[in-house]
Amino acid sequence: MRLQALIFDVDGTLADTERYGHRVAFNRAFADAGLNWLWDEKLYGELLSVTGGKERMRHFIEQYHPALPDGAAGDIEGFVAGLQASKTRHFITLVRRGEIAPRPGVLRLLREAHSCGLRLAIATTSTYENVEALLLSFGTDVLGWFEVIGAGDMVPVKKPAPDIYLYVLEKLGLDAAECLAIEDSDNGFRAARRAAIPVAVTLNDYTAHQRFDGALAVVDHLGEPGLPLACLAGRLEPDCRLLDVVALKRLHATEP
Ligand code: XBP
Ligand code: MG
Repeated sequence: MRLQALIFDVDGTLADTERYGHRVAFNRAFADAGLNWLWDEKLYGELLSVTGGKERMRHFIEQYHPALPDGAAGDIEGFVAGLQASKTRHFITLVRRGEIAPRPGVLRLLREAHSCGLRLAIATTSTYENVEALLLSFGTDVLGWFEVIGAGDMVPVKKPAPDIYLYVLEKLGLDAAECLAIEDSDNGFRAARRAAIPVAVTLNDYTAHQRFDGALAVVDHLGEPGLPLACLAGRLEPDCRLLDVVALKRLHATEP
């Protein structure tokens, strides 16, 4: 089937938001709450195995048994929700200060896809407000390029469950085979594959060690003129140096 839409993951794919964005925001929220919790870069890399900020904090409480303030143990859901709201405020502040740049090739590809009528959507476990702030920080017109934004708690179960991708497919009114997902992590890759969507993977330093068997291509980034991508696996043309609409249509056509 012909490629009709690109479905982008956000964190780690559109921008490297985790190490110096979400992680810093979590730590600022913990400090504001008077907690002695500190998620350093190594621990955060381990905690990223759990998607969703609230789910990640619940996992941290259950697995690492950090000190809790009085009353929190009796209302973990409320305690975590409060921390998540504070963290989201900190993340949005970081983004609005321009501290999180788009990854190489992201704006180039989005602009080209939008101008040639390739439909655009987002499927992320991040909170919608984070996504909105990030896209607006890329440029006032970028948010409007996306026809559907599937984010956070819009679905009951987050990646690697397929729910957010199935939600986006339904809103687009497209078959999985008419789309191509662009992901960075094994959780996201598995979510898209469970929705039967072909996937191209752009690695980052938190996901470079993960496996993506069955991805159409695995690259280090989307490439820019003068900053060629490296193809680490998959079916790109040997001379492909950046992922543009033509390259993605060719790649999508290789899906069995
Ligand atoms: C990455 C995530 C998110 C962020 C934190 O989402 O798992 O949970 O780490 O954002 P994706 P929230 O790669 O699917 O974009 O705190 O808003 O969940
Ligand atoms: Mg991601």
